[in-house]
Amino acid sequence: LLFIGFSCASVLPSDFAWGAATAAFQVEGAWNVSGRGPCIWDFFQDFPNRIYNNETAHVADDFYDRYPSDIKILQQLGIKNFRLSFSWTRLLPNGLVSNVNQAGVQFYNNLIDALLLAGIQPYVTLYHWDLPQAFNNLTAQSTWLDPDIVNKFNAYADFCFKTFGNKVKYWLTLNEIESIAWGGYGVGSAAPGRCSPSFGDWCQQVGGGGNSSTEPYLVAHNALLAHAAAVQTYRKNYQKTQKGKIGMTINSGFNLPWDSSDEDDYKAVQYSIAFQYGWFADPQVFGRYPTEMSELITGNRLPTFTPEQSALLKGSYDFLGLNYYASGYVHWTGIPGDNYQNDGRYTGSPYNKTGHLIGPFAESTWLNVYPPGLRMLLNWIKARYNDPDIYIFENGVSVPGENDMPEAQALNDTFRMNYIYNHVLNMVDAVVNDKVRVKGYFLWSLLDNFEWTQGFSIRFGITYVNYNQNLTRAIKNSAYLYQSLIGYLGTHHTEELKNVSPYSLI
Ligand code: PNW
Repeated sequence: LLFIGFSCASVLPSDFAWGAATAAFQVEGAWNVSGRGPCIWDFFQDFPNRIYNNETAHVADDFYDRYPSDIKILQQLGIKNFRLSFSWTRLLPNGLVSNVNQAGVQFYNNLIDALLLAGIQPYVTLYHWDLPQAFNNLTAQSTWLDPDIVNKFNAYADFCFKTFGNKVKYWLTLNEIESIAWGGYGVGSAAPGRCSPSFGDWCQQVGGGGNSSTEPYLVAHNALLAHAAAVQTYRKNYQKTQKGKIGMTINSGFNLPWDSSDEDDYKAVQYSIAFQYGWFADPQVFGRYPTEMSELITGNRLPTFTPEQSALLKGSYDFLGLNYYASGYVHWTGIPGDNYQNDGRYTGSPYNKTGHLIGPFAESTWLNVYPPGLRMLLNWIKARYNDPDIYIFENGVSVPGENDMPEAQALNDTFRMNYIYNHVLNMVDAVVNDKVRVKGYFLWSLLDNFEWTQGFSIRFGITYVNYNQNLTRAIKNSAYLYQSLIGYLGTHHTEELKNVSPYSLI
């Protein structure tokens, strides 16, 4: 009896969704093929020295042409869920529903049909950072800063539900609003490249200026309202008949106190997560921004929701999404901030007060590996938001030096194998021991791809893409490990995994 009790409690639910993720701009290529309109990243990447080596995503992984063989890789690895994003301007070249590109509709129909035929469930992100350039042309500011973006996004979302909703059952409105807000309007390293002069004079040329202390909050506000409008459209007109689910995904780390003997630094931990995950989850669950944010952001820079907007936002999710990569140490200042960076998010340091490193550096400068942070953050989300369904929509790592290795060496990506193994273990502990309702886990990424400002120099794939040799694909050992983990956890008690070396699984 004891044994039965143990076995039931320690096996993952059989419908747990194991997946891999991608995004249109990073993998598709075919940038000017069959009627696709330009997006803000097509424009942004053409400015000199915005992208590593001045690379572009014009071809990227040529997923546009090669998706049939990439789907075979998913099948081979036993990955039954695939997260992709729609390119807004492949479907609507100038961003507006008055001008539909039938070739784009055909492409996504073909892709979705091929996935379904292969027994793979598509999870579709409507917006992964590739805003129609046509909007930006109206005025320098008319991107996410324009309140009318809410209507434009809602119309685009409505078009997608109507056109693809009979086949797509999992929708994500927006990927990582924080990255959109801070990357595009704070530090200016992402399209549309706006920032205060102190961050770099390129923003004057690329994005036409900016204000790094105010615009990120305005952009995030409009993005949240766009999300809420799209969810309402889905709920009102489609969900009953199409029977799908909808939400968004939020990037967040978990943090640790910089000085573990200072009580205030534990407070900093809570505030920093409220400023990151809470910024976008509190509005969805409670219909308002975190009190931590309203307390510490000075000068009316944090907008407020009207009662109508608040009511629309509240409950605008079927699940909460999480993109988790890294964590850091944070230190309390207690002083209300006067700009985005000192506002209370206490941007993490990889070292604590005694000089201890939280975890190994990846190739990406912002990514220090800390697997227990995933379990801690999942528990934080469970506690703060009344036990919601959660999907981990991105988790993955860039291997130090990988791009400089010969392909054969890069394929033995032990650094990534350890990363995946330890994050899956922590996630499993959260599900099985802490009863967090995690419904699925998606690796970033199925393929090496265009890593935004880092171009192709940083690789996140479990599949190697050879950019010097006709974009050939080769499966890395981390992919074989993932395949084994999926199989192993389908048949074994999760506790047993802790006694198995990741290397013995490939
Ligand atoms: C995600 N950070 O972005 C994106 O969703 C992907 O498109 C991207 O390729 C992937 O992570 C890897 O970078 C992030 O600074 C970018 O903490 C930066 C951070 C987190 C996520």
